[in-house]
Amino acid sequence: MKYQNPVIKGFYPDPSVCFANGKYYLAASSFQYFPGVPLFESDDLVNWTQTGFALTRPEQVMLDKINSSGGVFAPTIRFNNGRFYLVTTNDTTHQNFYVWTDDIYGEWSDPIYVDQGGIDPSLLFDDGRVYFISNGTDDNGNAGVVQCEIDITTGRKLTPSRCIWCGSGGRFLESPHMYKINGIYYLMAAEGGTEYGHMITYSRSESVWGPFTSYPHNPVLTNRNKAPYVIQGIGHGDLIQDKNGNWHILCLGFRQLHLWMAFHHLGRKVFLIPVKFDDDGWFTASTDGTCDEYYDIDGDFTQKEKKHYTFENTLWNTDWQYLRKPVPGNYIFDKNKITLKGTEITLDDTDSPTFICMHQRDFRFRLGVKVTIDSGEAGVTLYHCENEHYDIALRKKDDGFEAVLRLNIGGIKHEQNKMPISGETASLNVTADNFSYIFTVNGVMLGNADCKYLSSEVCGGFTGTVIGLYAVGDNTAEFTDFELNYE
Ligand code: 6LW
Repeated sequence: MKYQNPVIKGFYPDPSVCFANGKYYLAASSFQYFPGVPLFESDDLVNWTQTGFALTRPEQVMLDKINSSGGVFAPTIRFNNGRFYLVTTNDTTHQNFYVWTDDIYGEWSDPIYVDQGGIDPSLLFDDGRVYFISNGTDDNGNAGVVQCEIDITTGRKLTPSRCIWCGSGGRFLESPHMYKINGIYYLMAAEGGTEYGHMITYSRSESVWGPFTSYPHNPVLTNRNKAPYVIQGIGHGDLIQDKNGNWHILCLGFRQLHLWMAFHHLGRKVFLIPVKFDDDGWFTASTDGTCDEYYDIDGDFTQKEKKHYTFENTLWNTDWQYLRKPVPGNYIFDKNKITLKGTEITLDDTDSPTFICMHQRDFRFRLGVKVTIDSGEAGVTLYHCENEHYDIALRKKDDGFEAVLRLNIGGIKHEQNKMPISGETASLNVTADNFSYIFTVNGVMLGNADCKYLSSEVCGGFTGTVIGLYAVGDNTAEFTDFELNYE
């Protein structure tokens, strides 16, 4: 059957995948968002359903007041002897740690820390030994892919950290993963940085400690010279063999706003690319080493996509996320509404405003929601970070209520338009396409704003735009009739 990339929309970068109990499981990075490390499951590598998160307790990961795009960087998920392991980095506290569970739909353990630096940690289980791999520098200061053996029950290092491969010469050698296939150790990584120069490279060895011989035609996968082409930034991937014995890479990439507009505001998503091993044991990707939008995959199934989201058909503890360290008492959930209790913390603060969001999954959508407030302000925000966000809100004034459209771009905090509102309730609507968001209140257009100023090229960092509901001020805000429809 034919499928279309990306296979997971919304910013779920740095994907890692494993196969367990007849299903595929995928984990992605989450930065300052909480819960951390979103988890997905699939029967076919094309259709993915989020099942929850790995880091669901604040004590598992310190996110309080951390910088945007700090926090939880790339994870790796692996399955061994009936147990799932998830290893990742808190890039703000510079800690590498892993958690484990015997039930991927339940709680994960408290963190177990590993005393090796760098980011993008990975694990290899091999003949009863466990190897911890990350990028960074080894115990002798050699930079590259660094490895040590660990005791998986305690995280204790059993060997010094040793640099085992220096990549193919690209900058930012990251995302190392080791695989043992037909007795050979394959070491795959990303180079070039997670923007337009991104690429996947690899090497192989007969020993887990090397020496590793680089694939003669690195990079094995990149879109850096595929132009003009909307899919860019292909890199940071994980190798997986499917139930039919075919191999694939699941990796990150992004879609430009337009063929000739090198801006991406939806963050980095998950792409699926076919891989083939040739007779001399090297593997190639896709037809030409670049990622396409469409591929064929063995299997009798169809690619399905959820395009209609409401409070009733989403799960508060799975489809929605918060910033950093939310105060549980400020969120009151019902089947068809949510009540937010605002505080003095605003969307401009590097903190935890009363805010709940879903990732913006695609360019074109129509959103509607009703909001009722008693004081302060509450509304909808298209949020990239504390410096770049567009807010359409209802706020209490001395002499009544008004709607406001506020555009924040860097140091520019601009109230684009205001409109008196007769009561404590307003209907807020956002319509989006590749280029702009259009904002209306009670059917009256307040204004529009360019998507490109919420792009990673403008905002920096590693996340993407989210669709958030928020409340500010010592107030109570009730949201009802939420309808989000992607085209
Ligand atoms: C990720 C690393 C990277 O851990 O960015 O640019 C980090 N490359 O691979 C966050 O996505």
